[in-house]
Amino acid sequence: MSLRALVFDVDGTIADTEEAHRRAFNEAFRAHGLPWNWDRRLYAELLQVTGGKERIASYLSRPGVIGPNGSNRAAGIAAIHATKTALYRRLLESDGLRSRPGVRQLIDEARAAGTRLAIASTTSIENIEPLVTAAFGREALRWFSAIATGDMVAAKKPAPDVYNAALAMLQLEPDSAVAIEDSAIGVQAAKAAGLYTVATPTDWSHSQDFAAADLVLSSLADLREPSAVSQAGLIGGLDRLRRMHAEATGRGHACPD
Ligand code: XBP
Ligand code: MG
Repeated sequence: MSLRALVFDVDGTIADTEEAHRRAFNEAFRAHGLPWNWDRRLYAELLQVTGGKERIASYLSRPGVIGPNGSNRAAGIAAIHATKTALYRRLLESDGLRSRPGVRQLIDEARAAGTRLAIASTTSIENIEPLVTAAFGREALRWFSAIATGDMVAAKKPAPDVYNAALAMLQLEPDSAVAIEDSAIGVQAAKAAGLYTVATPTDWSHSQDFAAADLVLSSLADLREPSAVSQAGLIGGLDRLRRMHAEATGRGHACPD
């Protein structure tokens, strides 16, 4: 089976969003009267916990952290996270976040080649919609045949659940899809689901261990081989990815079906 779909992670992969998330978390803490401030060093540590609500809960479990008052801790966390999501959406609309280098190019090549697109993200559709729209325009959400999000599955990354959900929606086997991730936890999830996985680390994740990834690039722009010129011109990123996927899976052939 050759390469039939690209499954994109969102945060850190389609766009470098974690600074916007961090700002929204801190603004939400202030709005809820909490004396918390997640600086970059602390946030890089907390990113080891996927899911905003889980991240807040993990921070709350640290010694000396004073939490929201009231008996129902989960409700308090959910209220803070709802405020954070509203603030994050507003940031996306005002800051007009751009996609990372090479992402749009690869998406365009995939669409032109009939290679399907999917999303497998820990975040929520409430965050994915404005991000995809801000990065690629109003019609862009329709480009994705499947969108699997953290709140749809029992376990968030590094569990494979969200990738399994995306493959189920696509009705594809793991070895006919490629995952694109930015974090070691995301690579772990995609590999546990059986996908050939490309890692494109960000400043937040570059010091993590990406040994489990099949390919590590500084960005998807590096997929294009400037030296290799086919008779049709530059070998595009998708063709190169298709070849590497075929070699790694030992199946199918480099050309599209
Ligand atoms: C990254 C995450 C998310 C975001 C925050 O998701 O772990 O939790 O950091 O978004 P991805 P929420 O799988 O796309 O890299 O607050 O909505 O969780
Ligand atoms: Mg990510």
